[in-house]
Amino acid sequence: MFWMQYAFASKFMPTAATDQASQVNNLYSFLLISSFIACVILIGGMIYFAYKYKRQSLTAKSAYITHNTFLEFLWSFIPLVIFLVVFGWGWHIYHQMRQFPKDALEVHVTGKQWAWEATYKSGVRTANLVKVPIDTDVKIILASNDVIHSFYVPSFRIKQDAVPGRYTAVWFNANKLGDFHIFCTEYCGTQHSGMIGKLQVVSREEYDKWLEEEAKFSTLPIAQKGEKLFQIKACSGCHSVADASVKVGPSLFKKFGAKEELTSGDSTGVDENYLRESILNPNAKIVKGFASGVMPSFQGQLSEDELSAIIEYIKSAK
Ligand code: HEC
Ligand SMILES: [Cu+2]
Repeated sequence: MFWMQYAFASKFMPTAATDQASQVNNLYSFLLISSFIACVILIGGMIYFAYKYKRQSLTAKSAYITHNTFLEFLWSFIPLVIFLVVFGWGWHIYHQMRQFPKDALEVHVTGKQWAWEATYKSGVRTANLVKVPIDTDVKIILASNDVIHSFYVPSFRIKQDAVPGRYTAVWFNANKLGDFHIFCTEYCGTQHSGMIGKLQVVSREEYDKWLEEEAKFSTLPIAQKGEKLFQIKACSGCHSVADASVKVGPSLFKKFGAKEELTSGDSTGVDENYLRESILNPNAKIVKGFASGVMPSFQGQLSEDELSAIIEYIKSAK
């Protein structure tokens, strides 16, 4: 039947990238199919009985049936068995999710308004990116800087609140390479919907190489770090820093300490706070000769450390 093809959760649910996600899909498929069968029996039965026992004429009497013990037993007992199966099955999967494997790779992830910050054992820190090796047990230890957030990876079918003042945790073992969404599923303020991270599953070699490079990166002088970030975050596509040439956006060469003319007719001094505002909220002040809405906001996409590094890089361009 046509619906059978769609009744299997793997057909319409997000990619299942862990073994547990596939198990969740199976349980979901079972629920869907058994609900469909129950629905057909119930609604079909109702229609059939309405037709069969309808009053034949104004004077005719319809059949007088009070009860049927055997049928009543069946329609209580069969659902009971199905519910117990669903309970046991669900409990089994949930138990696995809460049973943390020993020797898992541990990553600290902190939710804050409005980004996910990850810290690895080696001290490497990332914003809105959790990179992990494939076929490895990974334990995410969650905390929050401010309000309750919730760490949700649809492709892994895992979701866990990040609560201020305590640790919570989830674990997974990814069996597919690729990029998967991290969403915040606890309403946490105005930019809640923009609190989107990336969970990247890579090969073991790539992971080791990345971690090593990141570790080197984190000990770079702050302005050099900023220079790298300027490339990575694609600022360099719109801004030149080494000279005064204008690209999509104004050159940032010798910008620090200068006076900036704005479209509003005002002018402003370029200091750290002006740069900060220009990066996080570009439309607040528009540079004369440029249009608003061209530069995207980087709110939630840069950690405080990254922001300071970029600002130090811009300051160093003189
Ligand atoms: C799509 C192009 C684009 C990207 C990407 C972009 N910008 Fe901009 N940026 C602009 C434009 C256009 C302006 C001028 C309009 C305005 O003031 O918002 C601007 C303005 C600025 C200003 C104010 C400059 C001045 O002369 O006062 C700063 C600082 C800045 N951007 C930094 C950054 C940084 C840092 C990044 C990367 C994290 C970045 N921009 C990414 C286009 C871009
Ligand atoms: Cu949040």
